Parts: sequence; C-alpha cells; structure tokens
Amino acid sequence: MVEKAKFIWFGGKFIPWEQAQVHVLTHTLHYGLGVFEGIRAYHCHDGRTAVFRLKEHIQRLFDSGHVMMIDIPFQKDEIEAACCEILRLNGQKEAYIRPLVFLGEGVMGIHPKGCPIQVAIISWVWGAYLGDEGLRRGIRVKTSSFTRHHVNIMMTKTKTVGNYVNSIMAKLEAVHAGYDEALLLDTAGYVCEASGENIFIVKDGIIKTPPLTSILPGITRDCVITLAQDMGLTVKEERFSRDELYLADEVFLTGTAAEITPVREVDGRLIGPGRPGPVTQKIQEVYFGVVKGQNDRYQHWLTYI
Ligand code: PPE
Repeated sequence: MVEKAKFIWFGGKFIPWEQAQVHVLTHTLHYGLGVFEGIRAYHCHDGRTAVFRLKEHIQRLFDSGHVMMIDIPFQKDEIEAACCEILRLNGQKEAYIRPLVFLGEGVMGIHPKGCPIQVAIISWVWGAYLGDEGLRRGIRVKTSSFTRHHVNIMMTKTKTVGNYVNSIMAKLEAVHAGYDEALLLDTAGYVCEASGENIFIVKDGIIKTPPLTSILPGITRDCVITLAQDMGLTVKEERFSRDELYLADEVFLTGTAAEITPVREVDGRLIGPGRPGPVTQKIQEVYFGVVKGQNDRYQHWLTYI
C-alpha cells in the first residue's frame, strides 16, 4: 500500500491527501485515455534532495500529451515547480513523483470533446521496485505470452494510462508462474521491453538494447547508454531475439522505479553464472552515485530542491 503523504497537487493547488478525489464519471476511468510520468527524487550525500532528470520527464509528459491530443492546461515550468514543491510540503527527502493528466467528468462516449483536462501530482516513498534482494542479487524474468503493442495499436512512445493494461496482463501472468517480472516481445517476435522497464544485454563486453521503434524511450535507458559510453563501453541499439538473450553474459532492466535491476534468470535459463555480472554491477554503482549527486560530470541531470 502507498504510504499517505500530507498533500497532493491537484489542478494548481496543494490540497490534503484525502481530498484528492474524482467522480465515477471520470472519462479516463472508463476509457483509459490519460498520460503520466514517474520521477524519482533522491536524498543526496550532502543532505540535499535532488529530482533526477526532471526536465526530461516533464518534456516526455508533454510529448505524450501532444501525441494523444491532450492539451495540458499548465506550462512545463509550473509542473516542474510543483514537482519540487510537493517534496518540501510533504517533508520527503526521497520520493517517487507521479504527475498524472486525465480526462475528468462531464462527457460520456468515446469522443472526449469537452472533457475537462485534470492534472494531479502525487509523491510517495517507494523503495526498490523489484525488491531489495532483486536489486542486489538479480531477478527472474519470464517471456510473456502477451505481445507488446503494435505501433499502430497504441502509441508506444507515450506513457498513456491505457497502454499499461498490456503490462498488467503480462505481469499477472509472470507473477502467477512464480517469476518476478515479465518480458514482452514486439509484434515481429524480437525482445522489446519489460512490463515497466527497458532491457539491456551484455555479451563479450558489448552492450545491446532494442532500438526505440516500439518501446518507451526510457530516461534511465538514456542514462545507461550515456554512462556506458562515457566509461568507454560499446553500446548498440539493435534488435535481438530471445535466444540471444538466453545466451547473454549479463541482462539487466532499467526504469525510474526499477533503477538498474540485474536479471539472473530468463525462462528457466540462468544468465551467465546466475548472479549480477561485472558490467551490470559497475553501471548500477555509477548510476546510484549519479542520482545521489556524487558525480560532478552529471550534475546537470539533477534539480536540487
Ligand atoms: N518501459 C515501460 C513500459 C515503462 O513503463 C517504463 C517506466 C520504462 C520502460 C522505463 O522508463 P524510464 O522510467 O523513463 O526509465 N515505468 C514506470 C513504471 C512504474 C509503475 O509501476 O508505475 C517507472 O519506472 O516509473
């Protein structure tokens, strides 16, 4: 359960957590059209709090709105400011921030014309998304029987509310089968992304991740590509099949919530020796240093509050 905080930003104002309610006629509740973001803020080594890659997340929120034809009734800088202010008001040194844009009540039927566009920002304390042990020792992943969205069925580059039903189906199936996370293949059968993370493999020192064709352009994915290249590693954005995944030396998932989570097993096959490999561990270590402000080279990714 999400631990209650004091305030939620709703339509431009901070209101008490319990009062952030919506009507059952809320259009998004019926039809799934809405867009959102997930951002983390970290308690830095110097005692300050920094929101990680705030501008990029808010840009992606507005990009999602643009694609889905939802005209967000606020400026980007107003949303950015509210994402910082909510942490101060809630007294959170470290938190997950969820901006959500949805269609409110007033109109029924598929055509959303005239629906009020509502915006909320919620912040809560969220630990390791796939468990502390998963972060340390790696998780077990199952290839889903559900395919990731075709690019003409859903807008895969957006964080649209309805897109996540596909993720939920895959996740339920994987957890029901005793796994930690689901991996989805694209409509051509190649490795695509996990239910809420992008995927990377390492083979003979070379890193590979699927191209942006039909995946969410993950901000953590972008960080990993940059960090790995800056470490002198080769990164290829190239599609690959699931047997290439089974044969990888290392596999890891990336996401704001999941951070850098090693994968130790896929579909009953151990990855390498079945524990996090050296490249994954190095990237994980550097990533946690960066988000906590310990690395001067990437200070531009941090917004201190
Ligand atoms: N793919 C999907 C489908 C996805 O949902 C996410 C984020 C990513 C890739 C990674 O994107 P980024 O966070 O920019 O690196 N998933 C969010 C889901 C969390 C949730 O369960 O809710 C997240 O990590 O915040």
